[in-house]
Amino acid sequence: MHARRTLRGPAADSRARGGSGYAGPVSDAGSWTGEMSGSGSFVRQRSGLRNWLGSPEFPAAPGRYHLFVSLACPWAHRAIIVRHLKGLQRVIGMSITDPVRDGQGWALRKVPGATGDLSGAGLSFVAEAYEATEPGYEARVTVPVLWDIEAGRIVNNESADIIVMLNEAFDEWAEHPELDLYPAALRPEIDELAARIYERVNDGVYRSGFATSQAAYEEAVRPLFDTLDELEERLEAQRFLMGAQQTLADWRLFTTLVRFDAVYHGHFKCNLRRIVDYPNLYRYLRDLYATDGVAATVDMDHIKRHYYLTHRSINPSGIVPVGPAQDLAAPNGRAERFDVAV
Ligand SMILES: N[C@@H](CCC(=O)N[C@@H](CS)C(=O)NCC(=O)O)C(=O)O
Repeated sequence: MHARRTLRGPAADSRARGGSGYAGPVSDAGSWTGEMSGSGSFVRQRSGLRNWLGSPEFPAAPGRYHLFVSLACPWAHRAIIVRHLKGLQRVIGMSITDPVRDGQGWALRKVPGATGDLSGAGLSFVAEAYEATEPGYEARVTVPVLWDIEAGRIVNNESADIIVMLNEAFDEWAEHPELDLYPAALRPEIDELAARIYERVNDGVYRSGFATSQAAYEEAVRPLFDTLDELEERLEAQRFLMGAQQTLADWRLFTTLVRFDAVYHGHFKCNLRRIVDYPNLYRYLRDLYATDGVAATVDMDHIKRHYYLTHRSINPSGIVPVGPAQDLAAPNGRAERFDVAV
């Protein structure tokens, strides 16, 4: 009766890629399940639940929807940031998972920095939200998840969709309805750049880290650094990716940059350079970090413990490195340099 998987909005991030032969899900010490191609490349699963708010089935309403997130996850982090920037904290509730994912998947345990289930559904694991939505759900249970409290099911599990919806669907109740991170005139350019950044940077770090052949690793890591080099140049001439104004493209890049030196450089072997070695990117990262409310969304403890303790196949000892010594709150000088009011 309902079109449950209507795909609207921008192109999906999670296109199935590879082509060299899907080898089925692999288990990482029982704690991580991804997909590998025959040539040792990591291929991210396509998100399956792609309903859109504003449809008769899922009308936007305050208090009706809830986010299940991990503070560690870069895809969930996008949604957390847009919720903060738009001032939707009282409109959409949020539950924070245990950052360490074991064989049972994302858990809604009340460990430090996590909340347990605040949705009222009484869930112990995010997997239960998927099961309630599609009994027998067999694909990977991922965060973020946008949950419909009233209907007791997931609306959407693709962060690229969720951030567009948070940007526009709740303006009637948002503290900052005037903030438009996805302006109509810039959408084609944002989509084009975001697709390139998704492929080569956001997902590129994972494809470097999870590669199981030298060739697959180098196929991911070289374009990753080529793209960071390009972005470094772009940010020489303008404060943000689209110019003077922050957009979704910036926040999509931010969540990878902020994890880079602490996690991707070592754990995922993305070690040609660090972000601190890029003068513009590092200042840009700090500029975004200094945006009102954003620093509070960055939890380095959850981030580091998630990666180093969850992916035991690439870090069998489970040792969490103590570094890097980095002050993201240090002055960045970008507003002054580009003479733009914040
Ligand atoms: N395309 C999804 C990807 C989300 C995703 O892969 N999340 C990771 C955490 S960073 C996850 O939940 N992984 C669970 C697993 O691999 O089993 C999105 O952007 O929302």
